[in-house]
Amino acid sequence: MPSKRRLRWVALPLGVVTAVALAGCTTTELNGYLPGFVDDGPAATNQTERVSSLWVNSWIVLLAVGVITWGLMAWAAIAYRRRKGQTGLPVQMRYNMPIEIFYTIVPLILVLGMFFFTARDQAAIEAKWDDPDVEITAIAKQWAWDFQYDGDEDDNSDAVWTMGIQAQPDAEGNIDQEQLPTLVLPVDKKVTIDLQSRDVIHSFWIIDFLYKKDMYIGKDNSWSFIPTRVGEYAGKCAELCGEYHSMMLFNVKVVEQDEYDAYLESLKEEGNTGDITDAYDRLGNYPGTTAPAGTEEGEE
Ligand SMILES: [Cu+2]
Repeated sequence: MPSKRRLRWVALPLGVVTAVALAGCTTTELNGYLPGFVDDGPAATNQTERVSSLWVNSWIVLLAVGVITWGLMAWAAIAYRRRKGQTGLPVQMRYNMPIEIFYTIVPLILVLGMFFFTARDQAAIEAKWDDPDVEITAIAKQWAWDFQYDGDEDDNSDAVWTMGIQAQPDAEGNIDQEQLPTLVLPVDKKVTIDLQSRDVIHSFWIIDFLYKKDMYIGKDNSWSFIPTRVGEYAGKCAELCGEYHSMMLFNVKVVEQDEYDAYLESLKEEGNTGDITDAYDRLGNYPGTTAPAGTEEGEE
């Protein structure tokens, strides 16, 4: 039989078996058991599928490379093992041009391919909304979070906010979820979160949203996305930021628009209004400013 036909006889059943196997897969399985996916609902945000396919497809390619490499290594070790009675060094071979070209070109293609897909997806995820429905400033501080729901006024005087405290564990280390800072987001709306820090470098991470981003003094990052599933999600700081870094937790509640509006109204009624972005910053010594009196080292 010509080898081309033989190949087709192998490829056809292999394709059918793969298709049947994948058709039986649940959403969570197809996404490599990453957080952010459930079997009976949409993904957590408009970006999670993009992140998961980059992850899963990279694994498929790298596992294929791995299996071929491990197979060749095992085959070489067994087929060319030292037999009884053999002495001295085996035949020393060098300068096999086709093989050297092969193992230069293939990794180059892999690296370029991975760079291309990473750069493409990163550009898509990093794109900012021109006109977000909701703009929120998340402010990190040692070791909790302030969330400000920005207003329409230029001076942000109509903004509302919450100020968080770090997680409060009991003697067994259980954390009181009720006391954690909570970020409320409206479902299916364009959200932009501006990321700021009051002191050191922190990182804003909502686990199920499959994305995290650093928060610095002096450079404001931001993240634009659409939360697509109502629910509660866990968030945390992902940058070692001091003694109680592990207590720097928060919750995210994705709710319907009317519930979101009611929440902002409740903050207003509590009197939590106005712009708090810089008001409680601990470091005042970035370029163009001077440190507040009494903060110099050694001063009483
Ligand atoms: Cu932190």
